[in-house]
Amino acid sequence: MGDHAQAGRGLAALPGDVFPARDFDAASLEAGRLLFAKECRFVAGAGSPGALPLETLPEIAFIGRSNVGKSSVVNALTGRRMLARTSRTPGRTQQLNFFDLDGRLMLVDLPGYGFAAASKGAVRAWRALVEHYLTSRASLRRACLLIDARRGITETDRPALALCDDAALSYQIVLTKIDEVKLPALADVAGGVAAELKRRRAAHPEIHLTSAEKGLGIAALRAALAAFAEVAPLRGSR
Ligand SMILES: Nc1nc2c(ncn2[C@@H]2O[C@H](COP(=O)(O)OP(=O)(O)OP(=O)(O)O)[C@@H](O)[C@H]2O)c(=O)[nH]1
Ligand SMILES: [Mg+2]
Repeated sequence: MGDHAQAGRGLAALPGDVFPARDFDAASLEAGRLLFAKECRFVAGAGSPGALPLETLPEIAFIGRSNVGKSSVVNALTGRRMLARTSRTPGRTQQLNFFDLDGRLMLVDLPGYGFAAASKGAVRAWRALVEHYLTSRASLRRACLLIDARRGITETDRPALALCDDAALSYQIVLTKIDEVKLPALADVAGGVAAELKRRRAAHPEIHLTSAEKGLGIAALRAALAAFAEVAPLRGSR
C-alpha cells in the first residue's frame, strides 16, 4: 500500500494513457463485441510441446499465476460460463487450451504458475512447456499477463514478465478481480504496475482493469484483442 497522499487520490489523477485502458471508439468496441459474440470452440489441449496444434490463426495467450482468473476472463470475453473450466482450487488448468474464435483468432488459456502445492517436477514441466510455447510460436501476437488487482505484480509474477521480455513477446497487463478492491487501493496498484512496466522492454503500457465476475473492462479488452483478428471472411466464402 502506498502513502496516504497516493491512497487518497482519485482515478482521474492517474496518467490517462495507461489507466484506465484508453478510450476505445465506438467502432472498435462494436468490432470487439461482434467478434466475441461469434462461435468459439475448443480446439485442442496440449500438455507437451509435441501436442501443440498447427499454427493456423493469430494467437492471444492468457498467462498468470494460478487462480488469478485466466479461465474466467476467457469465459467473460466469449460470454460463455463454461468454455474454459474455472475452479476455486489453484492448478485447475494443466495444459494449454486452444479456443478458435470464429476462425479469426485463437485464444490460448495457459496453466497457471506459482501454485504453492505444485511439486518441483510440476514447476519444471510448466516452465518447459510454457517457455517453449512463448518463445517458439510464430503465430503468437500478444500475451495478456493477468495480475490480481488485490496484490499487483509480485515476485511470483516477475519470472513470467521476464520470460516475455526475453522472448521479445509483446504483452499487456490485465488486472483481474477489481470488484474485490476499493478505488484508492486500486489506483495505488495500477500506478505501481504502470511504473514497473516502464522498465520492461516488451510490455505494452496499456493496463486493462477487469472483473470477469461483474463484466467490468471486458468490452475494452474485447476491442483491444479484436485488432489482432484476421479480417472476417467474405460471406459464403467458407
Ligand atoms: N471476485 C472475483 N472472483 C473471480 C473473478 N474472476 C475469477 N474469480 C474467481 O477466482 C477463482 C479462479 O478463477 P479461474 O478463472 O479458474 O483462475 P485461473 O487463473 O484459470 O486458475 P488456474 O487454471 O488454476 O491457473 C475462481 O473461484 C473464480 O470464481 C473476478 O472477476 N472477481
Ligand atoms: Mg484456468
